[in-house]
Amino acid sequence: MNRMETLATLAASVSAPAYVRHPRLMGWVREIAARTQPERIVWCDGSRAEYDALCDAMVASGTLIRLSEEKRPGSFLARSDASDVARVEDRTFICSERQDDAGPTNNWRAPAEMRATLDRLFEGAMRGRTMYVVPFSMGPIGSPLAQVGVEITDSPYVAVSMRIMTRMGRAVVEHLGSDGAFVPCVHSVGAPLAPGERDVAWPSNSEHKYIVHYPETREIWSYGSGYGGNALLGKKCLALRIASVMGRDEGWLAEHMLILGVTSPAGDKRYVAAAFPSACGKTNFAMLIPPAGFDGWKVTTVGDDIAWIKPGPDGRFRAINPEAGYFGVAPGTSYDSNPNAMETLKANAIFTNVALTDDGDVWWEGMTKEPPAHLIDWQGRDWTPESGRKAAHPNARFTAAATQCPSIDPSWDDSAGVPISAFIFGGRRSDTMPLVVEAPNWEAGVYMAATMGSETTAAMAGATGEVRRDPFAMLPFCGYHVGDYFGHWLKMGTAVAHPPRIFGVNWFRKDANGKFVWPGFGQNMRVLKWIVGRCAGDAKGHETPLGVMPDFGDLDWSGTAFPPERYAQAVAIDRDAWGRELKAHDELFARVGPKQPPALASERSRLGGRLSR
Ligand code: SAT
Ligand code: MN
Repeated sequence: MNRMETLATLAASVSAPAYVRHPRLMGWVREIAARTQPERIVWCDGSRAEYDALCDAMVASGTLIRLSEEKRPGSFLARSDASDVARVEDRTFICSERQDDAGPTNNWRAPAEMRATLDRLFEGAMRGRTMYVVPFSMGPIGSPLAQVGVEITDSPYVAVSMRIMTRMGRAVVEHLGSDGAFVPCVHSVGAPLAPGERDVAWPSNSEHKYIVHYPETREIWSYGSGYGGNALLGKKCLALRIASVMGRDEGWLAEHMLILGVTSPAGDKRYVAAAFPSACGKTNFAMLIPPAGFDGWKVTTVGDDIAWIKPGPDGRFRAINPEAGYFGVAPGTSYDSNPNAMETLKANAIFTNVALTDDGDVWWEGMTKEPPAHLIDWQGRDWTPESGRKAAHPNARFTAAATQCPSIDPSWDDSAGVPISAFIFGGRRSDTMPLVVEAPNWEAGVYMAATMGSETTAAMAGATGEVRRDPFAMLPFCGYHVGDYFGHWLKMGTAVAHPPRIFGVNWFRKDANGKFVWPGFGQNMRVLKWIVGRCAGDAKGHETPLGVMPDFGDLDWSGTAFPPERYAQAVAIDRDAWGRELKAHDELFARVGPKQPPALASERSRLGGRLSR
């Protein structure tokens, strides 16, 4: 051991607070410290005082800008490096022992090879920086549906974000006791500092980025990015990629789904879980406010991004939101599109890559109809409406605690989870997919979800607007072979006596002029009411080749005068488009290969048959 390593080891061994009584955890922290050689180690206790001190320090170092106490109390703006603005799917790896366990939709490397690469990169990676030990629970601490992780990170931005996004700190370590299980997560921005070297506001590594999962040993290693799902390792890495593997092995589901509750004027309450790809309006749907004409109807929010779903004792699926906050897309969020989100963001929020107003507030495209006359854009440059570029990055984000949401569901924190009546799957499709359809049965629903396509969005690096197959909205998040995942879903339909009904929706259909056919947002309540009505057995519809769809008269049009011709466009089944669609399904299944469950091939031929009649 050289001197630096000895010092780091010493620091780790003396700095664990007295409440840490977990030898394996302490040993692991020591080991990572010896390898990464941070200047100091801080165990995060999750207190408000700690959060405030970290934010103050980041204001002093230039990583955060404090927003106006009047306009946006307790809130901050971070500007990332221009090359570190989204998840990096091409740098995300599932390192299972066998390539066949990662499947055709994941990047794979042999674990030994990847470990050698990461060993090199992590050697001294935290030099000159503080290493934060961030214990967190995904789900209510101690819930039978929850999981504990510990993230070691050299980013204070990550540490404070984890306090908002998870249950973080001392209570988690106390819950672990002396030998509780946790998922080890190691994160470095990959920018060690030489003695005396000045730090930048947003350290990251533009050359090397690795988001690595070892599903067998349930470990996460992330290098080179400080952004969102690349760095907040409880979210996509643990709660989806690693948890999907746990779910496969243990008989439950970790899904890219929002969870919401719908209460009718009569007090009948049902919960639904809905999967949409990133940046397709999940947060808006989760916080929906029923439109005029729906007096007495209420939508409440359990979660906006991830659902963990287990068979419950009552023969129904029970779901929790493993997160404790929202990391939502800012652009497009407004008092028109999502008043609940705007209220959630009024204070104690961290904004990343939005624009700064002259009076110390934030702005993004779509927040107001008229843009301010002058702004500082997401890269710190002067901006005016004439600049001809976006003031906020299209994937700019807000981070805010779930408890600040006015529509929060009273059971959102319930350890037992909420019972799920329906699953909804929706892509972003300008054509082909109808406004809403109910799958004829579980297998047909799994087929519909498996073949889901969506136009790409700003949440992923690369081109936007192309249709890609995004099975279950899990394409970048399934931690194992997608064919096995389909098989797992088929099997889960028999794990409960009362499986939820499965629906497909599409809010994004466009007409010949490129205009959205469906107004979306609060108007989606009309579709949601039909869906819960189907679950209750009192909403009507008619059989189509795709499944049961509502006639115009089957939806509640109170408070609006939506033209029936427009509705016809929203639900039309275009046989030519469906011919192309089925080809795309076949291409997906060819890619899935021999692990494709035979039941889905049967569904494919049944669907093909119905469409050609
Ligand atoms: O992956 S992120 O957490 O950065 C956001 C998303 O893609 O939903
Ligand atoms: Mn997401």
